[in-house]
Amino acid sequence: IESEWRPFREAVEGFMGRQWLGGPIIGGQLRQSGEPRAVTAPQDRRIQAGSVHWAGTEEVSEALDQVGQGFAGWNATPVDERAGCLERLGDLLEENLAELVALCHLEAGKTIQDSIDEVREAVDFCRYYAVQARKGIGQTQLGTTFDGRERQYRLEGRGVFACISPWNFPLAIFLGQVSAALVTGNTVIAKPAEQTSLIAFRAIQLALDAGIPADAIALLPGDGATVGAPLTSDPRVAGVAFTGSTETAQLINRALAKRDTEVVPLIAETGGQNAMLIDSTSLPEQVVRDVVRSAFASAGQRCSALRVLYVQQDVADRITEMLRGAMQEQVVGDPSLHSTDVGPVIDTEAQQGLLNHIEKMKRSARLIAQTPLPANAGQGTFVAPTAFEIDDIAQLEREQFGPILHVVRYKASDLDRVIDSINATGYGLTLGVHSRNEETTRHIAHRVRVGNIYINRDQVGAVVGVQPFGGQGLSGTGPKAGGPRYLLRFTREVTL
Ligand code: TXE
Repeated sequence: IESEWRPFREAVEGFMGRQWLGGPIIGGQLRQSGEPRAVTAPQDRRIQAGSVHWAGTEEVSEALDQVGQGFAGWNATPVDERAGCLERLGDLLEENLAELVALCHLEAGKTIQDSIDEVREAVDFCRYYAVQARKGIGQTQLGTTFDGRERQYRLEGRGVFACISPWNFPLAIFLGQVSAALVTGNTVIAKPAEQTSLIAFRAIQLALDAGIPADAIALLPGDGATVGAPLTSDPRVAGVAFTGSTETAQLINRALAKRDTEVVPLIAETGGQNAMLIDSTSLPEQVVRDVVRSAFASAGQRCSALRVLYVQQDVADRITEMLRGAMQEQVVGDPSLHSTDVGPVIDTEAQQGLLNHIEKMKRSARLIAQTPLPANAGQGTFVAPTAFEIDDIAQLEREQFGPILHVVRYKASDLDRVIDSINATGYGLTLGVHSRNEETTRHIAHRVRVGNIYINRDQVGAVVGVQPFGGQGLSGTGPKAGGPRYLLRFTREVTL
């Protein structure tokens, strides 16, 4: 793995000092009317990666008009051609892999390996949705009516889709939404997260190079209040794809519900309160390795990440002792080094929120372990991976989106009560199970209400096309991203 990774480290070094420029893209052109905002690296705030102009209210409206006018033409473009654009975009992402890795690393603070995986996942989304669209979105011959007339059925775009995305997968989730909306015939306003607009800007430039027409896509960097909220309440928007926090999804839901001219679909993928259950038949070494990866990989900033670990009483002392040892061995620090396990969190606001939670837990819960921070951590937004023992998942008010793990001991006879309390959080994203008892794993898998279950392995991510990802309840609406039904929700069904 190191030999695969090394050329990228060198490429990233080659990009150091480069200043990227980004901003709104409307009609294929970069707009620079808003004040440029500096983009600094989470791992070291002294490193500036470039600057981004944010969109203003007028640009939101102009972009909506542009892609609104572009809809009829793009929707009428044969699905094969639209899918071809996605495939070319996948190729262009690969051709620009080193630059995108550097951007992801510098703008989002991801390790080099996470950045490589990020770009590859974006490529997978483009190619997978191209294949799915060719299979399912074109025209289908239904049959012949009793009086001999042929009837056809087709799926087409709904209109302008607003794609609103988070910073934690700034390329993969961003392009996953955008490519799904485009390939189904919609035109798109892409609204990236405030923290990661540069990489989004490069991605849209590449989408235009790949042949997506300039009036089919617009990019609007900016905050939720100036760009996100106006989009969701504008009657020119026919659908919203959102990934981010549950709170924002609820705001969007309310905004859409107020629109009285149309019922507008919301495709939301949101937060979780992800648990893992470990029983006494599990293999401790494997368990601890998987727990550490599930809770702390990517600094705990994956939506699938483990937050609450339930350990059966009989093995709890042993597991927590081993966990303490493994956490001491983790390396926190510079995400450009191969030896680093945990990099920074996204920004000072996220850092402060997580540090506040740690302080609060120190007063009310037992500290199990905290991984030491490096001496120069003060230059970046680092949070020491921390594990606490608590009594119950109900003690946690909300998801803590960072490297903090909560451990709960349970008795085997309480298993159903434990599952019920996990379900009672209302979230339903991921669950991990470690047990060598098949009956137990089957029982848990049937009783728990989550979208993705990980049995005897780490609770990390998903594979496009193989392991569709998404939750239920407070964790999202479905259909699952990277799955065979995802594209359907972006379409209107027409029988002719
Ligand atoms: O979310 P925010 P973040 C979740 C993860 C975590 C969150 C982290 O669990 O909770 O995402 O992302 C825009 N109207 N998942 O902090 O703050 C905002 O500008 C319209 C789940 O970025 O909700 C940004 O572009 N838009 C997951 C976007 O919403 C608004 C995978 C998200 O911001 C807005 C990844 C408004 N009123 C992360 N306010 C999964 N389940 O698959 C803000 N925004």
